[in-house]
Amino acid sequence: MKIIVAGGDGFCGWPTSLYLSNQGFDVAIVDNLVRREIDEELNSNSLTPIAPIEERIAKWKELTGKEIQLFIGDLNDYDFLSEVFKTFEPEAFVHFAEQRSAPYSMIDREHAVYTQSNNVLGNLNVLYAIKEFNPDCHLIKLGTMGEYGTPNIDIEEGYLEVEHKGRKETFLYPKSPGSFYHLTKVHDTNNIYFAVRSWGIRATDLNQGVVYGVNTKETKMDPVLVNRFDYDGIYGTVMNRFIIQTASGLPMSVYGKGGQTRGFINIEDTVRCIELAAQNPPERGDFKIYNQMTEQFSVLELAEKVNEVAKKYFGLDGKIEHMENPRVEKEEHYFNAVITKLKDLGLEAHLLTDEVIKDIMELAIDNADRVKPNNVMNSPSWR
Ligand code: NAD
Ligand code: USQ
Repeated sequence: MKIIVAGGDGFCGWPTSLYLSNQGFDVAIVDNLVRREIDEELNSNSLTPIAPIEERIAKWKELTGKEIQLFIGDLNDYDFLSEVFKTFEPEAFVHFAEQRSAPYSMIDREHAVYTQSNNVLGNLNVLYAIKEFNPDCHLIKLGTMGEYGTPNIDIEEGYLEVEHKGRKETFLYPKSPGSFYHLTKVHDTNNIYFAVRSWGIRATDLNQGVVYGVNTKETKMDPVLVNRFDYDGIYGTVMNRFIIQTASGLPMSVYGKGGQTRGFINIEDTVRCIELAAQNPPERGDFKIYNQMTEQFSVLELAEKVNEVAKKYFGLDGKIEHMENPRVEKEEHYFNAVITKLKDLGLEAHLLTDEVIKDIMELAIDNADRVKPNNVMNSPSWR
């Protein structure tokens, strides 16, 4: 299958590109490398030193003989995107290529506007390109569990059947996201649903939880293939941050009470979920929505888990510090998400074991000298 991985230079996209290539897919990466520019803007860095994309792809070819095509450009440039569709003729389009940090989207008006236009308009261009150049192409779009927010009822997979005054209708599940970034995913979902209904394209929306971990079987094959590992207060996600903070002798930054509960997924399962989605395309005019997470934890539970592993394997004394919460979010709430569809397709989860935390912590200890201390607590305030 000819498959595009848009955002293939990023944290999820790079290991997914290698995994799909290894599984025999014909992969092309599309990326404008803006994430590397944002590192410069924020004076930030990946904890792991990442090679330029051309070097990564050349190393992959050298090790495996497998070719990954590269198109450097912006999804918001429709002429560029049209050329990509005409040249590569994708049968599936995996769309990771968005600005994905909630704190980045909350820095100020400019960052909110950039995030919303980059994400929403980029995705709209992808919908038009599919319609214009290959209406059979399967859009596999990364959404987020954060689209749903934290409702006081169970979170279903994408849709909710409502009975009102004796009549029934099935709607997209109601959304209540917690940042201008998370909102872009809701807008994308609405645009995709409309395009599916109007043009009969096929699409799968993957509402992914917070991803933890760094490397996969493929990225471990050579140091040049190493994945990026964000730890700063803007792009670092909570589990990876707690591990790096502990490995560097810093306190774990639990925001507020720490009862915030989220869905989590190991990066090794992210790559497999994309394969499962690609192998199970919807019919034309059908919109599949899956909740792509395998377990749920509160932030405080995660900190306690990291602490145990740090003590048991490394003799480190982790500290948990409840810090003033920069975000506006519930710190104690109900959370129960249905997660059956990807399991039914064959996902066997890599769960958050001590061994998994230990592996990430080893990598964090090896690279601890690359931590820029000013970046650890640099989240903007939502207020
Ligand atoms: P990332 O920032 O590491 O990677 C995104 C990539 O897309 C980058 O390489 C960037 O250069 C590229 N990109 C951004 N805008 C682009 C554009 N307009 N044109 C071309 N390329 C562009 O992010 P990630 O962590 O790999 O996340 C990938 C996707 O998965 C995002 O859509 C994100 O919302 C979603 N997601 C991520 C997580 C997570 O925990 N990392 C969880 C749930 C969902
Ligand atoms: N948190 C802390 N301390 C920290 C960092 C975060 O307590 O040092 C808390 C946050 O307040 C929040 C939770 O941890 O309640 C998750 O925060 P996060 O930064 O790990 O994740 P989030 O901002 O939600 O975003 C990440 C990805 C995003 C993806 C989302 C999936 O950056 O691309 O969409 O996870 S989800 O959370 O399911 O929406």
